[in-house]
Amino acid sequence: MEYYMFVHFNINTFTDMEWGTGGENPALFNPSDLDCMQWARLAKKAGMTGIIITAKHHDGFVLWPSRYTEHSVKNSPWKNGKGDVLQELREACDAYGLKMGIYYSPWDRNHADYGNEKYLEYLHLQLEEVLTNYGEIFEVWFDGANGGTGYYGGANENRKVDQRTYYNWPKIWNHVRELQPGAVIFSDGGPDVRWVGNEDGYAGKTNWSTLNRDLVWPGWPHFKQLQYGHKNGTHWVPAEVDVSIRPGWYYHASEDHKVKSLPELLDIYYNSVGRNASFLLNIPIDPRGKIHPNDSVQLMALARQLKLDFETNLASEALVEASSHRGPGAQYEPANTIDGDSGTFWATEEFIRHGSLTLNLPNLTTFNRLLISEYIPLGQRVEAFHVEVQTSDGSWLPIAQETTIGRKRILRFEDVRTDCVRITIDSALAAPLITTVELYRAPRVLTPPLISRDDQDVVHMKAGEDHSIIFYTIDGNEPDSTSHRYKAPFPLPRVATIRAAVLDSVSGEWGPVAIQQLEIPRKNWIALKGDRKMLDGNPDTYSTIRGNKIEIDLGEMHALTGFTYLPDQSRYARGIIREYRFSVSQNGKKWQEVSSGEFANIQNNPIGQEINFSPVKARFIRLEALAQVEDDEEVRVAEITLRDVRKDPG
Ligand code: FUL
Repeated sequence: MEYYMFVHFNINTFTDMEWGTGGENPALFNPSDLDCMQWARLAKKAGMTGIIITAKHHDGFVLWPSRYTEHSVKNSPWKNGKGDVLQELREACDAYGLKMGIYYSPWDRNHADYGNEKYLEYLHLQLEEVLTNYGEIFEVWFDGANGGTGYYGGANENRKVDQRTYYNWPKIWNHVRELQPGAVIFSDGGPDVRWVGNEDGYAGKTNWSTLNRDLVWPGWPHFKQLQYGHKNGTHWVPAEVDVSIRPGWYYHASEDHKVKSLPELLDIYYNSVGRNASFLLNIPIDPRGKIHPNDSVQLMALARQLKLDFETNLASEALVEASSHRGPGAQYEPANTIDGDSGTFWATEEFIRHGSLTLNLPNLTTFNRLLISEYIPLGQRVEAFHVEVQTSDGSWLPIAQETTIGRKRILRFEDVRTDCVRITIDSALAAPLITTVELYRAPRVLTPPLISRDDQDVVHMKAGEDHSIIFYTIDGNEPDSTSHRYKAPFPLPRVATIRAAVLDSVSGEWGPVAIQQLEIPRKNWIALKGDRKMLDGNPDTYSTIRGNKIEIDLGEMHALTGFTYLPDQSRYARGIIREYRFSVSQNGKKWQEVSSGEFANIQNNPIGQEINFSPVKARFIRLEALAQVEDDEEVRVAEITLRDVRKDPG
């Protein structure tokens, strides 16, 4: 399926939440202009092959008129309770030749029986509805997030389940197999498609499609391994990279300007499709029931760029030689790698687990992408390979040293110019079978500059490429060549919005605009608990606090309206706050709580958590961890920013 769409659309769309509590009123669900045809049209245009929809998320509200719950569209004002989102999506998918998939959350914060056997009966009955009434379903997506606080029919309590045993997964899988024999089942460990272990949009460079599946269950603590798979794993469970085009999974107007840039989306494509995984890109649906224009613009920008990146295969006229090939006859010849047929392949001699392919190009050729595929019906075999090009003096210049290949591996490197390329398979689990080798020259894509303000209120900007001139504005206008030119870091001790873009001095092209909101300046803040690393504007450093809270003296009185907490961003992050309390004080002695709650989905998606409240006078702030993702004895804070009623003076 390679590339397909996730849509998060449900009651959270109308409450501006990431995780609903389950106590929401069904009357909240009321899209003004639901348009599944628009989703499908855009998915098709983007080159996607299907759409997976959040039929039921953790809050339990269902998008179809289920017989087994009142918590559904049938009790909403939308179409007077006669609507069925799944039916509309089915029609749209059929109209555009797309496949349809179902996301179904096993965790249900609405259901009174969640945690006991009766809820499991309900789950089976609902799956039966979803998997019999809406035609062919290609994937059933079971979320691993499970158990915790919720409404639970009014009980409003914390319910923990044993994730390994409670659901009786084999029984659920059998049920799905009976109802939809062609569907693949997704969860942390499959059984058919596995989670990639992060929601950031990448698979491991080494990525085996095999997995020791029986070790893994939804909620498995060693989920970081899922990005690599298991070499010699017992089952074929390829990875799927799920990631949102925005920071959150659901639509929030506050994220309209945070849609991922083209360079970010391209990185995700190369780090998923280009690393032997499939790519499931989430597009949130807005309260109208449509994809917001900012998302569709980026979706189309990616589609256009991919077309350019893979426009002309520069290897199709090559003369291909191999160190050896399995004979006799032409069946396993090296030329099979450039014949455009994914059913033919080059094979080394039986039992020989290494070998090289040399592509003699008709002319000196410049390229910066190499695409290579194994013949997957006979498994994934290659575990190490490298690529060299021949220089004009006949010597070999190494350009890549890599590990796995799998269904598709795409390497990106700087432009190289040569008429001879050699790919060497250094080792493989069995005789390597290569079905495709392609070369491309992708055009250069400029990235937006990085903008930060340090704890002395000095602004820094950095361009991603050489020959770039950065222009910026602080008056709300889009940057152009008449704007300020960035030459060196400069102080900006006030609330401001910076917009910056690079101009490539060689090609005259402009890169995309970066927007950075600067909140209350932090130079005069005193970290009472914690240190200045949480104020330094660098998301890669963090303050480590033993105990469960940070405290800051802002040095002067403010009318505060909100804060943003950025958790530890490192790959093996720790000290992440899951439930928080935010309090303020005017004198550092008497404290007043202004906000508390959960940072929904922060474990899987540790983005900045933005909390807003009505203005409150304060000079001191305290952010407390009431619960953490893991039971760490410390809290880590990468960044904390505060907002007050003061507006950007522009
Ligand atoms: C996570 C969920 O908790 C998020 O809300 C979202 O649905 C994402 C795709 O999976 O585990």
